[in-house]
Amino acid sequence: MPKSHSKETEDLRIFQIIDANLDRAREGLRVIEDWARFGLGENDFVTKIKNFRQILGKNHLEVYKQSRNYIEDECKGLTHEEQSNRKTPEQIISSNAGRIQEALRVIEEYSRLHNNELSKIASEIRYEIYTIEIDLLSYSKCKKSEKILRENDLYVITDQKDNLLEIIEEILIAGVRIIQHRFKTGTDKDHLQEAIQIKNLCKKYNSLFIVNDRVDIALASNADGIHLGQDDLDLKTARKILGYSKIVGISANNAIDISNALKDGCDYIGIGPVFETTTKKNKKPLGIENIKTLTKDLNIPWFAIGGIKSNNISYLKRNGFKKVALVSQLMNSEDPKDDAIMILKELSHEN
Ligand code: TZP
Ligand code: MG
Repeated sequence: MPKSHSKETEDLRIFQIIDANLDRAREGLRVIEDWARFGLGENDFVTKIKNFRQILGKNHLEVYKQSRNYIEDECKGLTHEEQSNRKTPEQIISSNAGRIQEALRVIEEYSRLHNNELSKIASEIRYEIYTIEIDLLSYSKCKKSEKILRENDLYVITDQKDNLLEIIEEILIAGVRIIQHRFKTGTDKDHLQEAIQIKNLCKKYNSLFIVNDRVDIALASNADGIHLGQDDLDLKTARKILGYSKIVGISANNAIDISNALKDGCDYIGIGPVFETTTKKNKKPLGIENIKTLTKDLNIPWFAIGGIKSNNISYLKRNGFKKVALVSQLMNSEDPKDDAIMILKELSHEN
């Protein structure tokens, strides 16, 4: 039989629940706010989350606080195994967003009868947190990919090879962190199947997996990004489909295409061919001087491409080129791992 309580006792029990859950929600908000602030530097999120904390603070009435120790909480300090499994900022964001949502739901239910205003506030903030959680996770993913793009100077593009997966694994073992899957002939089914296999390899080596041309294959293989040519789907549409958690890169070889790419929010640019190349036979080389002029004010990562080999990298570096993309040098190599190591070494030399 349930114990009978006076109205006043029941209020205190309810107030105690609300007090505990206001604390939980406010603490959880602070955890995600600090990631938005220090981890991502996203001030719009910080302002929004801080505002929620302040609204909840203002509604944390004295009567709720006074009820804090009304009943001794025997579950105080109980932890769950899952809590010690949270390692990455993303796991921390997810679990804290969940905690905030739960706490707000409890507040919403228990305050409905005596403080409908708080109940409505809790409900409104809860819905906003669902979106903020997804957005923060997307931003985190994007920042991670951007960091890999910024910190790595060698971008390897695949060719169609019978032993492609072996070549890729060798290159990844060598330390290459950006791979683009370029698949020009074959069925969509084969395209996707190969993309998924390469994605899995890249994941194993913490490397970016970017799909060339095809937004659908990028999505289906859960790639980290897409590389577009000027005749592929336009950047804005690709962004609309892929969202902000994915990298969108583009080939842009003249001032207008570069300026449009920047305006439309691309994450990196590929420029070339620098030299003659059999991989794109019909493309006239842009030459070093042209590329220097085109890139002099670029403040996003850009990769020179076309005819780049281990023996011309130091020449490119002396001309201020820091990042390169290449196909044949590694795809046709007798020893892709050793060659990749050598190229990475060339690229890391100070000039
Ligand atoms: N875009 C401009 S040049 C080029 C592409 C995809 C081919 C680069 O291939 P390689 O074998 O590194 O010269
Ligand atoms: Mg293309």
